[in-house]
Formats: sequence, structure tokens, C-alpha cells
Amino acid sequence: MLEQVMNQYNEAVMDTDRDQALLVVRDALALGVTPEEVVFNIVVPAIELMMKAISEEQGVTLAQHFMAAQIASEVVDDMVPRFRKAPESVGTVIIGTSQGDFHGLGKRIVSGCLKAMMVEVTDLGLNVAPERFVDEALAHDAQVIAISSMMVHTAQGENGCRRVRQILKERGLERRIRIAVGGAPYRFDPELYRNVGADAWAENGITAGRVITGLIREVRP
Ligand code: B12
Repeated sequence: MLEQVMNQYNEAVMDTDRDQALLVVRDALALGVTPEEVVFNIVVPAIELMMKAISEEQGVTLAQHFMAAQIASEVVDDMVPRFRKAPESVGTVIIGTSQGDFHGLGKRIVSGCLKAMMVEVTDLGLNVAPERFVDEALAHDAQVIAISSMMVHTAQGENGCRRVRQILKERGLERRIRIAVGGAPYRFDPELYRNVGADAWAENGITAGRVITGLIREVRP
């Protein structure tokens, strides 16, 4: 039965049909599928499938990519409180777009993928000042600050990742908090992340999940 539910869910996600995807989940729960199975046997494989389709250039559209992450995020938020045993959080991430940058789609995809991987995400939204990234990371005891920049000047400029790195250094936080970056400029220059002082970058939401959980493991006691 799980396989059938998974196929129905995947079909709805590929059709960017949020309501149908949620209906599939609701019906599955009514038939006895557990919330844990929904997350780990349906939602996560659907995200992985989407990733495979993207990496194999199977013609996935931005809308499909975006909705897969949005639906995943919504279902995970709904299922986790129903788990029989509270799932162990993998870690905590603060995410936002760099100061001056109002491109939020990539960040939302990354957030959805992280949530599906049991990472707690605090989304600071758009146009986030570097000091705020650090203050919120401390307030939430986060292991990673994730900065999304879609424009060259917000990726390279003095009010983005470079400044966050400087603040971490000034406050002696570099051993405790890692920085991940992403967005179009980093795809054009895969060395850019080093130049702006980040610890890692990722090309898309799924690889972001892997990279960021790796950074969490580096610093989490
Ligand atoms: C949509 C869009 C907009 C929308 C944004 C809507 C919104 N709510 O987000 C609007 C219309 C508001 C907009 C405005 C502007 N835009 Co615009 N925009 C775009 C466009 C078409 C798509 C960007 C996007 O959302 N991509 C979709 C996401 C999913 O992209 P993605 O990179 O695949 O994301 C993945 C990865 O990058 C990664 N990732 C992303 N973030 C992160 C973070 C971390 C930590 C990690 C690990 C990974 C990661 O994972 C994501 C998911 O898989 C691009 C062109 C393009 N084709 O890229 C221009 C583009 C980014 N914009 C551009 C410009 C110039 C502007 C404006 C200045 C235009 C103007 N003159 O007003 C303004 C600037 C506003 C501002 N200050 O931010 C330029 C930037 C040029 C440059 N080299 O810097 C671009 C490249 C267009 C162009 N070719 O000129 N824009």
C-alpha cells in the first residue's frame, strides 16, 4: 500500500497539485499509514526523486522544484508533532537572503528540503543584515547560518557573507557556527564561496540538505 501512496503523492507533486498531495497524505493516514511513514517513506523519497530528475536534466520546471519543497515542508510541519516519539532534531539552521537581496524562492526551497531532513529551520526572510544572522543564530543555538544570494553584488558585497564571517571571528564564534551559502552567483564561480568566507556552498535544495547536515555534524557536540 505504501508504494501506491508514494506513487500518488509523487504524481501530485509533479503536477504541482498541493491540494491533491495533501489529500493523498490525509487518506493514507486514515488507512493506517503512520506519520513517521509519511515523512520517511513518502516525503523524503519524493524529494530524492525530484533531485534525481533535476540532476539527470529530465526537464523539471522551477514550479515543480518549488512545489516539491513547499509541500514537503507543509507535510513535515504537520506530521512531526504527531510522531509517537518526538524525532531527534538533526540540528538548527538560521536562513535568510543577504542584505539588499529580495530573491526568496531559492531560500524557500532549501528550507523545505532541510525540514524534510529533520533540521530545525528559522527563516529570517529577505534582506537580512549580517548582525541579525549572527544574533539569531546565537538566540536559537544554531550550528549553521545559511545565506542565499541571487545577485553578484549581494553575494560578493561587504554586507553579506563576508561581514557575517567577520562578526563570527570578532565574537570568537567560528568553532561553534558554520556558514553555508547558495544562489546563482555561486554556480557561476564554484570558488566564490571560499572568497566570501563561507564554509560550504550547494547548488540546489537537495545538495544543500546534505552539505548543511554535514556542517552541523562538524560542530554539534
Ligand atoms: C524571480 C526573479 C526576481 C523576482 C524575485 C521574486 C522572489 N520573491 O524571489 C523579482 C522580480 C522581485 C526580482 C527582482 C530583481 N532582480 Co531578479 N531575478 C529573478 C530570476 C528570474 C529568478 C531567480 C530565482 O528565484 N530563481 C529560482 C531559484 C530556485 O533559483 P536557484 O538559484 O536555482 O536556487 C537554488 C540554488 O541556488 C540553491 N540555493 C539558493 N539559495 C541557497 C542558500 C543556501 C545556503 C544554499 C546552500 C543553497 C541555496 O538552492 C536553490 C533551490 O534548489 C533571476 C534570473 C535567473 N534565471 O536566475 C533574476 C535575477 C537574479 N535578478 C536580477 C536582477 C538584476 C534583479 C533586480 C535588480 C531587477 C531590477 N532592476 O529591479 C531586482 C532586485 C531586487 C532585489 N534587490 O533583490 C539579476 C541578477 C544579476 C546579477 N548578476 O547580479 C538576475 C540574474 C536576472 C538577470 N539575468 O539579470 N527578480
